[in-house]
Amino acid sequence: MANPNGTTSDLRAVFLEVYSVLKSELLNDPAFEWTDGSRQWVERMLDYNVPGGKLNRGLSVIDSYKLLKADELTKDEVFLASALGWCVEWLQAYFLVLDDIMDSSHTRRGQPCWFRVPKVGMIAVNDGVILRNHIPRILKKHFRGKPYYVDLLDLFNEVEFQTASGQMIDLITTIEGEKDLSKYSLPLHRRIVQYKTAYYSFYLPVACALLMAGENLDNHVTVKDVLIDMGIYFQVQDDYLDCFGEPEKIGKIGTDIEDFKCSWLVVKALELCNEEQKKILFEHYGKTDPADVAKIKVIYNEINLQSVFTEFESKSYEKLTSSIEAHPSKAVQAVLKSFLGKIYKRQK
Ligand code: GPP
Ligand code: MG
Ligand code: MG
Ligand code: MG
Repeated sequence: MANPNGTTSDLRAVFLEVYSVLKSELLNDPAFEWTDGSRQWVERMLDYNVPGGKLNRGLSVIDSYKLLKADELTKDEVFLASALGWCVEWLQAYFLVLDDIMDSSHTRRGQPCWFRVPKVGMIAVNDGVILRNHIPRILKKHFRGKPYYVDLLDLFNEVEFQTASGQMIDLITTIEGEKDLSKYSLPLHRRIVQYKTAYYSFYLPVACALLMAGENLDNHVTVKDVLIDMGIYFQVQDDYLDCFGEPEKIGKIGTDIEDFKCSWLVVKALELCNEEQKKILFEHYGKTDPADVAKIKVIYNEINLQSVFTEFESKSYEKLTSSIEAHPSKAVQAVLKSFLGKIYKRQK
């Protein structure tokens, strides 16, 4: 049976079984003398933060690998592709635990952010470090003997660096005392989201599948370019949903206006507003008082940002589809189209 993401529910079940295997390996890691209390902490922390999302990134590793192999996968191949998928999900969990602290967020995936859970607080920072350190342990256990092992390690390192760099720009543009909306532009937005989101969310899963299929990543620069563009489109959706999405559907409450983020919405608003509206944006953007936030949302509605976004969404889809169709390999086209299909017009 196919779910709306086009992934069979069987595959999801198999993927979740692999999570249990990886978790129990990590909980019995002989490099650490576990006490009951520490094992229970890690188990609860993993269950709270790793498997509860849409799992798009992780499942895409398996989907992509299948399309590249164009053949039934062996049990062993399914396990390995799933383990790599989980490494991407672990990376995501690590980023989200820390991002929610940095963004002062409240909820994530329909529950309180991990650092907001009683007794967790800033232990969440160390939990982030633990999550991050689980990745090379999973890779070592299951991929050490593979010819692409070094490339995998290098890939995860590069992508983590790119993401942290994007996150840094996202954060330093909001420094208290230096808040200045006039520095916000589409090129700055693009730079932030390319680095903070696109590499790890779009390039990484496909790059994992390419490495498993024995490919050299240097030969796939055009695939990377399309995936980066898809990632930028995905983060524009994230920015849009932060303000216009339903918290029950997206599982989180938006904080971009309060946080003075260089969101696609504020960049577009600055481009489309009149002088009077601009004054209001400058005066009220980046304040936590709900009355200030409401004033910003009034402007967003006055300039019809929702339809500006809808227009952007169809244009992006058209552009991405034509770049995908320009690719010489049908298998690669299928990988990219499947990815695009999963996110086009997403509500969460
Ligand atoms: C998404 O930004 C970007 C990340 C989650 C990367 C974080 C990187 C770190 C190095 C911690 P976002 O804040 O818009 O995401 P969300 O809306 O889900 O909070
Ligand atoms: Mg955030
Ligand atoms: Mg953030
Ligand atoms: Mg966001």
